[in-house]
Amino acid sequence: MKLRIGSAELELGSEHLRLLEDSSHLLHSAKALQDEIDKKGYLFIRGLHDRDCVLQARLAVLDYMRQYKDDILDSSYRWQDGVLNSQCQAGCVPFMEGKNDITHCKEVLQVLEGHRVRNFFEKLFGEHAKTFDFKWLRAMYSEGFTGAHVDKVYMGRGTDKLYTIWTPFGDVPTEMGTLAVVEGSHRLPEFKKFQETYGNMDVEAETLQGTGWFTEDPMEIIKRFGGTWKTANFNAGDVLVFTYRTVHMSTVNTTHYARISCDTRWQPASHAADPRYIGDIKQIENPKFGVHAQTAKADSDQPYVTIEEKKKEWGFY
Ligand SMILES: O=C(O)CCC(=O)C(=O)O
Repeated sequence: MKLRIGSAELELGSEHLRLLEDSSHLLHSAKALQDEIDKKGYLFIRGLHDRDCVLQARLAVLDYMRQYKDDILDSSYRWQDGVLNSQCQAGCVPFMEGKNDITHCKEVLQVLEGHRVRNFFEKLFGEHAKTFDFKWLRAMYSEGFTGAHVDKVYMGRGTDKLYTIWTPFGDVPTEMGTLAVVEGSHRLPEFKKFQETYGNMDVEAETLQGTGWFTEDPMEIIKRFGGTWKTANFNAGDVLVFTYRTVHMSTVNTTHYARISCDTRWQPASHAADPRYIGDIKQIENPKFGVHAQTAKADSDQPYVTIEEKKKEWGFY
């Protein structure tokens, strides 16, 4: 089966794209989980969240979306189906990231900060766990995807033991835009230069223009550094946990369904946290980075740099 991932099309099952391995059998042991994420850079846990809670959260987000603008969802379907209006492209779905009425409504928060996920991280860390107040809640539109990046470039001002947990709100098969990681990319020697250059960048401090992604092409990563992309079909309740140096991106949402998902970040409570994402968070209207910044214009008053310029500076061209 061919799968569209970023700007490329790869064969699922080929040397470049394979299925994630299920880590759920390691849940009995904190050490086994830690060893696995240290080795592979990810944990794929089926059924971490309660399925019904996830489906309730999905409905809360869809309800918010239809009230936000009445032409986002296709009115020839039930709103609960989450079918996007065929005109709905980038910029049509609401920007929901931050700390706001929808990220912090009861249904969403009981998934994102519920006892199941908290217990998971407290077991993994062997101490109290802290999560950022900022939530990266998204509805990915048709033909939308996220390019290849590591999270450290956006949130590297705190601990280096920062884990992302990607939670799809609903059943999300690969053609709806699932997360994909390059196994071992957080530590393999082939990725050393990548991690020491791009991986150590602070996109905000550097005033990088655009998304902050290294590339939209998954093969650029493999050709330059090696590795294999891994993804899977997700059911409501399943999650992908990965380190802030693990290279990841998403497959393309080739359906007309909104792919609703949230990235949340967790770390040991005793470690320093990136101050931009905790406490009082001013709601931003115009995101600087990520998929919503794809079409944004650079602020002409600000000196800025592009990822292509940085790649030249790092000697990738
Ligand atoms: O949901 C997605 O498409 C990508 C999420 C992601 O990579 C991130 O927020 O770091």
